Order: sequence, then C-alpha cells, then structure tokens
Amino acid sequence: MDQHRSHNPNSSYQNPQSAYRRHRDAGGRNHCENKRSRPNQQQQHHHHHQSGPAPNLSTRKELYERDFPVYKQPVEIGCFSLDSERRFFNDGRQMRYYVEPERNPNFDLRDGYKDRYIKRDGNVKEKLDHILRWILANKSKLCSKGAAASPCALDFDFVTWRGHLTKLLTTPYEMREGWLLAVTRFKGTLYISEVETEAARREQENRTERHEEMMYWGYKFEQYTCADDVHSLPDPGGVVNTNEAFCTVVQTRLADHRLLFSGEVDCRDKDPKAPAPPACYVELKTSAEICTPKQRSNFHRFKLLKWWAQSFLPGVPRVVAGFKDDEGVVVNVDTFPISKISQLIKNEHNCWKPTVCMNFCCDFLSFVKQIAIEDHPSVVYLFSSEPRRDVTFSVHRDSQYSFLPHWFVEEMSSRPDAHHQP
Ligand code: 0WD
Ligand code: CA
Repeated sequence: MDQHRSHNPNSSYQNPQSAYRRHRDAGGRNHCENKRSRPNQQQQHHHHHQSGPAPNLSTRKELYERDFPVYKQPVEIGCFSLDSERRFFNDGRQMRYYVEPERNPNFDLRDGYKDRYIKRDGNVKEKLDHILRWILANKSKLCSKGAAASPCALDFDFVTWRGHLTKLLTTPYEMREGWLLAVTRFKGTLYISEVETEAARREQENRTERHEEMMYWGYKFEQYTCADDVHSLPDPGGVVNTNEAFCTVVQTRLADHRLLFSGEVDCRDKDPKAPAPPACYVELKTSAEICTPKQRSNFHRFKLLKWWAQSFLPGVPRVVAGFKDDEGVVVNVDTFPISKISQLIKNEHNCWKPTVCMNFCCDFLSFVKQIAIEDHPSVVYLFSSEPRRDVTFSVHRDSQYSFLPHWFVEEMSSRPDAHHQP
C-alpha cells in the first residue's frame, strides 16, 4: 500500500501555516478587478476574516511542506464508456486488457498515422458533460436520502475530472503553464471545470506537424499493449480512434473535502485473480529514451511528478512506460509502481515532494469553498494560476464561462424519479 495514503483517523489534517495571503503583491494581477468579490458576512463569521481585499492563494512550495494530509483510499463507484463516435454509455464496454510486451519490443509508433488514425475533434469542449451524464444515470444511488420529495443533493463537496486535480497537485512546481478553473456551486456541491487559457489555445494552433504526429504515438503504444477482450491479443493493424475511452468514477476524501472525480483508464490487468478496481488498472505512457544523466534527472524531476500525481489520485498502482527513440520506435519498456516513485526521486537534489502537491490541492479546495459562496448554476468563480504567482479569482454571472447544462440543472432540480413515472 502506498506510504502516503493515510487511513489513520488520528493522522488528521492540520493547517498550521495558512497559505492565504491577505494582500496581493504589488502587481495587482486580478485580471477582472471590478468583479472581484469580497468575503461576505457569512464567510467572515465562519472564518474570522478581517474586512479588506479578498485573499489570494500562494503557490510557494515552502508553504506546503507539512504532514501528508489524509487521503482516503479511492473507491470506484462506477464507470462509463465513450464509443468511436464519442457517445456515452453507463458501462465498461470500452475497457481494455493489458498484454505485457517484451522488454525491448521495437514497436513502430509511426505506423498507421497517415491511414489508420481517427482523431477526436479537439474543438468540441465537453467540459464536465460526461460526468454529469453519469451522475444523472446513477442519480437514485447518489442522492442523499432526505425528505422523499426533495430534489437531489449530492454527498460530495467537489465534482471534477481527475486531470483537473492533477494540475492542482503539480501547481507549486509548474514553471511553464498556467491554468483557469471555473467553479460553480450548485445545490451545495462545487463543480470544477477547466477553461482553456489563451496561451494553451495559441500553442494548440501553432502545433508543428512533428508535434501532431508525436501526439499519435502515445495512442499507438496503447494499441500495441492492449487487447479488447480478456483472451484476445492486441491488434496493431487496427485503426486508432481517440474518441474511444473508458473512464472510472471514484469517490474519496482529501482532509475534509469529499471528492467525486472521473479519469480515463488505459487498461486493466487481465488476470482474473487481479485485485478489484482501481488496483487492477494500468496507466500507459511513452517517454523519450534516457541516454544521459541530465535526461535521467529531468525525467525524475518533471515526468515522474506528472505520472505520480495523475495515477496516485484515483489509486492506479502502476505506470507502464515505453521509452522511444527520435524515430518513434519503442526501444524498452519499464514498469513504475506508483508507491515506489517517491523513493526513486529522493536522490534528486531539490526535487518535488508528494506532500507539497497534496497540501496545495487541499488548501486550494478550502480556498474555493470560502470564495464560491453563491449557490447558482450560472454563476462562475474563475480561478487563475500563472507560474510563480498567487492564485487569483474573478466572479462571472451568466457569462461565456457558465458550464452546467440545462438538462443537468433541470433534472437535479426535479423531484426524484419525476420523469420516470410510467
Ligand atoms: O474538453 C475538455 N476540455 C477536457 C476533456 C479537458 C480534460 C478532460 N476531458 C475529458 C475527456 O472527456 C476525456 O475522456 O478527459 C477525459 C479524460 O479525463 P482525465 O483522465 O481527467 O484526463 P487526464 O488525466 O488529463 O488524461 C488522461 C488521458 C490522457 O492520457 P495521458 O496518458 O496522455 O495522460 O485522457 C486522454 C489522454 O489519453 N485525454 C483526453 N481525452 C480527450 N480529451 C483529453 C481531452 N481533452 N485530455 C487527455
Ligand atoms: Ca496514458
């Protein structure tokens, strides 16, 4: 079991050094100053805030080097699949099975790029839609048993994609990319959905053909190592279609934050004796072949941080990595157990620490709970992070940022099973 996963109720979360900053630094970086909200009466009552400007959240890693917070063992409470046309199914039909490759397989990742590749349309912004569909499909088991006629309220503080939480975990170490996270409070639950930054949009527009092809390589590696059925073998001659996905939905708790999130899972152990999900899941990655000490150090400092954060969150225990040369040939394959990664990086000077990642995420979620007070499906609190800057926020009503769809709001507001009467 991972040493960082605490199940001990006595090792409870503490917050001795609050990282909230009462005053912005000189730059005044809130890009939406006029809309900036101040903590309201209710917050001040609960959190003893002084009046004055709303606080920002520091991203300085020194502030988060305290005890590892309680992170409960993630439990899979469901799954869903997206088919070759990106249609949603409330089941595991897109699950794939891991077939261990040779150590030096020489997989050609360029094969099929021109003629056997169907690429998901990246211009369609799906936001939280698939998760919301899953919530509605499982409404009866999710909604708290209150008065029989009351509308659905979820027993979760936060609903989001695992990928958004990964970005939060790595924020104190992120020196290149910022992020924008839109938050809406609806029936007490905080929904977090990413908004593409201007920088990310530009980067996507200016992608080189080489970069475009290299994005295919990761999916091609999956095709070499995954079978569609327990007893079948991978089919490298087939089509790679990136619309297809299998997603796990997990429940867990980080300190006092009850979380529901979903993440895409590449495949599972096909051994019938393998442990139950998520412990049987395998994350697949490709990375540049490591030839020099400098490359090894960079791999530990940057790649392993992202791999650890992404798989630790849903409790996926191992990453299988294909190391590729410049020609897109996988020259060797290695398995990284997530629980061993923190030891692996300990020799690296000034390296990242799991506790900093988890404490920052935890404090960010506390920050969001304090700021996003108004419970309304079209109000968005937009949180913004830029490397080496505090996290700032702005408030937007009925704007382009609103992301909860009407079909979700209406169904969650209706009486239980109101639409399902015969
Ligand atoms: O529309 C959007 N803006 C987003 C959609 C942003 C983020 C996620 N999504 C949704 C998609 O519906 C996708 O099915 O993400 C799902 C996966 O969510 P996740 O697991 O929370 O995302 P993440 O952990 O960042 O990525 C897991 C895998 C990636 O594998 P690698 O090994 O590269 O980390 O999901 C794939 C990718 O294979 N993936 C995506 N698939 C569709 N749309 C996206 C994306 N935007 N990002 C990563
Ligand atoms: Ca992957």
